[in-house]
Amino acid sequence: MTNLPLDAFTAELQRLHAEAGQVLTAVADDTALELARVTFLGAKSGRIRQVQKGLGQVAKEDKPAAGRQFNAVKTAVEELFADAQQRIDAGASPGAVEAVDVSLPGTPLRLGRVHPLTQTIRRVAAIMGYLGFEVVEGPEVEDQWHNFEALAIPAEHPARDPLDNFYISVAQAAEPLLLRSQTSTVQIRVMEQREPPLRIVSLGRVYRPDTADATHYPMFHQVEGLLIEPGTTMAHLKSVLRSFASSFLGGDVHVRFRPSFFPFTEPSVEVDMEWNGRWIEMGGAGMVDPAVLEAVGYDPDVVSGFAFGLGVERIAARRFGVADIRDFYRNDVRFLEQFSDRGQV
Ligand code: FA5
Repeated sequence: MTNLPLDAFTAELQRLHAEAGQVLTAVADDTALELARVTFLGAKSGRIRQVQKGLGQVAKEDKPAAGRQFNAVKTAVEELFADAQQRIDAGASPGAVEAVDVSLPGTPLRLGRVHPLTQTIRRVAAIMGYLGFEVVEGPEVEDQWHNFEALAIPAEHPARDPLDNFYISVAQAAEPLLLRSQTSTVQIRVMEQREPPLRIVSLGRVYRPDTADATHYPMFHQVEGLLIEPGTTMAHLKSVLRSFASSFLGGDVHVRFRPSFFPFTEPSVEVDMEWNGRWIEMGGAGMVDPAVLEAVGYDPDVVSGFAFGLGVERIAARRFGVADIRDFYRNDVRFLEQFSDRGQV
């Protein structure tokens, strides 16, 4: 006799499964469990046996599928029995969830830490804040005016070489944008929008296709400082940098200027700092070039100022005694957890 459609057989199986679930999560003792066993697993007229009889009435081509469904439900019902038995043996009440003993002592949570570079950035910003510098931000995707032209870096300058920058081609844009290669861009953005006097500091990511080594990384951070006030001199620049370095590194830090060249400062210097008997190059600096002041609409006969740009990874490495700046980016917890941020701003 083959007159039971597969759908009807499946529906019957589902009913059986649901009923067994209801009964077996509610049974509270061995007597009730035994009764349920007879009802569902009874060899002659148990529910499972009844449904199994229907299997013989399913069309031949549906039999494999029906058989698989039957076996799955049978196994599930047997598991419900095993669970119920276990619960009764353990003396738990029906439907009880695993007990929680709230009087047990808690397990200490493993606390994360602020990344050493973020610690450094926050500390630099705080120290510069004490010196009267306001923190400002600028975009990481820049146009060529702010990254180069306004900083007196003309089109033919080697610093604009595609091999030295990450250019981004933008559909229909007149010229490609780029990932900024220095935070000096923020000097221009601020001067375009505000009138002197200015004391700003900007800390953020910059990008250069440099090969990674102990002192270089293709993405790194700079801290840019800019002060524009009448009567500013190199002496002011040096004293601000020395105050910063003493606060940051602690103790007596010597600051040394070496003659250098940047298109947007005149004169330009490399800034080295000596601490614990070692000199290290921290960045570039100089008096803002009159051409830059003119580019943003300031009168170079009236105002002057200084600017500096330091490498955050380098100063962090110096402070924490890290020999290779790549370690900051390896995300090795054993390295990172050495930098306690307790007491940091
Ligand atoms: C500049 O980027 C200038 N904008 C600095 C400046 C600002 C000069 C204002 C004058 C006035 P320079 O390319 O030298 O300069 O980079 C400054 C510092 O960034 C370096 O001294 C170094 O500390 C850090 N630096 C440069 N390249 C990398 C790199 N690939 N990885 C990590 N740090 C770097």
